[in-house]
Amino acid sequence: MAGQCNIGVLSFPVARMVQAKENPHAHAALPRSPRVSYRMTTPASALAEGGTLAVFGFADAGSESADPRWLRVAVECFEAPASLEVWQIDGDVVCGRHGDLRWSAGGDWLFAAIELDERDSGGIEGAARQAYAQLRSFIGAHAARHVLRVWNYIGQINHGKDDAERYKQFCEGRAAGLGDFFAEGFPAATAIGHHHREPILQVYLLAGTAGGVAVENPRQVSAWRYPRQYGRTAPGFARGMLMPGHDALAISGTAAVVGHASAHEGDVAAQLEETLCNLHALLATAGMPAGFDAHSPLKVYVRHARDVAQVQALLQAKLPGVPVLLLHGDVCRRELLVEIDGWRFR
Ligand code: 3EB
Repeated sequence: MAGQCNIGVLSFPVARMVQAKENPHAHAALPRSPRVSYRMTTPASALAEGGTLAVFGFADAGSESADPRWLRVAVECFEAPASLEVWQIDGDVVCGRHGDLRWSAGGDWLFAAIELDERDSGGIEGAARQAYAQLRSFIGAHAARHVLRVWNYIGQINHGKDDAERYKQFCEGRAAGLGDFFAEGFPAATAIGHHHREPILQVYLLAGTAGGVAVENPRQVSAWRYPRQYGRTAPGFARGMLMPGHDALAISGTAAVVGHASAHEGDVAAQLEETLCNLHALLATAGMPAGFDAHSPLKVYVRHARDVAQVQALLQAKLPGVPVLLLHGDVCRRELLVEIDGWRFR
C-alpha cells in the first residue's frame, strides 16, 4: 500500500529530527502510553478493571454509568451492538468532577472531558470558548499539563456559509478559549460533526506529565498554516503526536487533504485511498513501523450511511486484521466524505 502512494516531497529534516531521538535508553524512564482497545463489554465491567482511565460508548442505546470516566460520544456506530473504546494505564486511577468537567488521573496521565449545551453559551463559538477555557484552567493546574490528543464533536458542523460555517466558528471559539495555552505546540486532534438531536459540544482529551513530539505530514500543509479560504482562524492541531515514551503515535483526524486542498470530490473510494496514503506518510515521518496491525485501533468516520458498505469492504481489503470502529460523522469540510483517526503502537 505505502509503495503505491505518492509521498510527495518528503520532509527529511523533520524525519531525521524525530529519528535522532530514537535512542531507546533515552526513554527508559518515560511513561508507557495508555493502551487503547475496542471491546464488546459493558461500561461497568470495563470500569471495574484495574487501570481503566476512560471508557467510551458510540451508540444511542445501551447501558449508562455515572462514573466520570464514562463518556457517551455523540457519534453513532454503524455496527450493532457496538464495541466500547477502553483506555488503560499501569497503576491506580482516581477520578472526579470539576465544574462542567469530568476527569480521571493515574500514573503520568490525565483524561478530561466536557460537554456543553450550546444554548447555555450563545452558540457554537461561545460553547467552544467556554469548553476550552475550562479545560485550560483545569489542566494548567495539574501535573499532567501537556495536552497530547484532543477529540471534538460538534453538531451541524457544516451548517452556515463561508466564515459563518459552524466548524469555522468553532475554530474561533477554540482559539479564544485557549489563549496561549498551546504556545509550545498544538496537540493532535479530531473535529467531527455529530448527529445528536441536542446541540451539544463534546471535547475530551488525554494529557501527560511529559510532552510528546508533534509530527506533521509532508503531503499536507500544516493545518495552522491553512490559507484564509478555510477560515479566519486556522485550525490548531498537529497531524500526529509521538507520545512521550515514543511507544505510540496518536494520529489526528486524517482525510483526503493534499497540500491544503480537498481531493477527489464526490468519490468516497478515492478519498479513502488518499487518506490511507496520508496515514502511511505520517507513520514514515514519525519513524513508526509501516502499516497498521491488530494493536492499531482506528476510527473511521463516514458522512453518508450509503457509503458504509463500500468503505468497510475497502478497509477489509487494505487493512486486514486492524480494529476499526465505523462511525457516522461529518467531516469538517463538506466535500470530504471520510476521515480516519487512531493510534499506531510500536
Ligand atoms: C483536515 O485535514 C481535516 O479542527 O481539530 C482534522 C483533524 C480536521 C482535526 C481540528 C480538523 C481538526 O483539515 C479536518
